[in-house]
Amino acid sequence: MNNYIERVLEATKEKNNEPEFNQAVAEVLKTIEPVVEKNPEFEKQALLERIVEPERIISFRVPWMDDNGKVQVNKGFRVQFNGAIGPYKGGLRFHPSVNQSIMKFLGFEQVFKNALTGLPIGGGKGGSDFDPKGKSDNEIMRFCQSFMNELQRHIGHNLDVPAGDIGVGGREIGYLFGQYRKIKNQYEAGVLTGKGLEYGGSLARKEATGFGLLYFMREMLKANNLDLKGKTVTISGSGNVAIYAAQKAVEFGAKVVAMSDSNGCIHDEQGIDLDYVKELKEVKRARIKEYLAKHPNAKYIENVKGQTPAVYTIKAEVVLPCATQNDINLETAKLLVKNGAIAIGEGANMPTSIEAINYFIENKVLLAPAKAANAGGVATSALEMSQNSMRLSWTFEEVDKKLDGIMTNIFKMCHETAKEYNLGINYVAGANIAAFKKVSSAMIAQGII
Ligand code: NDP
Ligand code: 2IT
Repeated sequence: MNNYIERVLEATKEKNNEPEFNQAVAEVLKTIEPVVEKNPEFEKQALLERIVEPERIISFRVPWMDDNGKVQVNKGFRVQFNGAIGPYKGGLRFHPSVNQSIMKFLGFEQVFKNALTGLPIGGGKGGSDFDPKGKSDNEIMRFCQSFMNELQRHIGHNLDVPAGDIGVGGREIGYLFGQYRKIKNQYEAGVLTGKGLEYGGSLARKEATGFGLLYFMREMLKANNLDLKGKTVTISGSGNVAIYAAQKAVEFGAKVVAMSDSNGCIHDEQGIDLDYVKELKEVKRARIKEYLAKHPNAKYIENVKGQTPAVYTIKAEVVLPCATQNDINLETAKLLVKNGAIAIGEGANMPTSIEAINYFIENKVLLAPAKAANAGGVATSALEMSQNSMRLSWTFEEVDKKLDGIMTNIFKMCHETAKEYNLGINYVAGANIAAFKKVSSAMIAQGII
């Protein structure tokens, strides 16, 4: 490996005892070797050392009162990773596993993903180790208000624009926006995205990440003389990304036979009843297991700790990890290939370990990399920001068409970059190189800051 890359990787690992962050950095740095080799000025300008160091990390206390009158305290974060291309942009994750490593890995990924969209957005991420599961609506509201009491100092439509991620959907964005508006006493619509349609949200934002993933998948399959018609699909997760990925997969003629949550998966050979999954997850906030109440002939398979998540034991040609990071390790990758997988579409951020990515590529399985394939969500967030600035709103069809165009273009970039560097079907490297080129030129142009 290139000396400079190796040194930066070593130093990053030594300085940061953060496994997820180091994994995300290694995945990018190991693939950009040909670009670094060609640009000796990167080393003189400490470009790599700068690109792996967030511009700013804010961490804060979030106290709130639960329904029993007990005071609870959580950690809050916002990582403003890189603002070279535009205001920091990226979601908020509320999940008990959230820590600085996870925030930094997500922020780092976001920088490159946002660059691929071609829209003027830098990269950031935030969240809390707050667990929304089992909380009442009032508890969610009080938590969001307390979180925003601090976050409001650090965000703004030209500074940093948060949105949703795991555990943060329309309800949470509503409470966060309300508290921001009350504190600032101004209607600054573009400070958050993923808003409700009544108060500045964009049509098709809710669907965008899942739809975008399938637009990318369609293009990737087409470039390899394949398509989705008649293919069997399994999806890890049953949240925002998973649901709309499933919807578009069915529209494209595929059959979705399994979806999951962190407890286990449902397997319905007839094809998943998506309207019912939406009702369970978007309205009732129930566990996926409850699918059996209406579909007793479907199977529910519980996850076993330390073993392959149940959803990946089901045979499928197209597999869409849309839950969380490191969902697919090498062992799972081997099982998926053995069971006939031809394509993997990463709806989640970093769902596949580096060893598993390499195994897929070596075995000629097409892999749509997260940074590129799930960029439809943030791209549509940027379209929401445009509409807010113009004080206009586009129709669903207009936004969806722009989203399709953006995803098609992102695939083209990954494909052409892979071709240019003789990388075959390694779209992971294609995406990383294309994104890195853009971020690095913007940083170089702006001097040593
Ligand atoms: P949601 O909160 O709507 O859904 C998350 C889903 O993933 C749930 O089914 C959840 O199950 C499951 N899940 C979460 N954590 C774990 C875990 N540790 N182990 C197993 N399953 C888990 O989130 P989203 O759909 O918005 O996000 C899903 C993924 O997509 C994340 O990786 C996110 O970063 C990524 N993403 C999201 C975008 C967006 O616009 N929302 C854009 C781009 C990427 P359970 O209910 O049991 O926790
Ligand atoms: O990971 C992601 O790209 C998101 N959670 C969406 C971010 C956004 O600002 O819409």
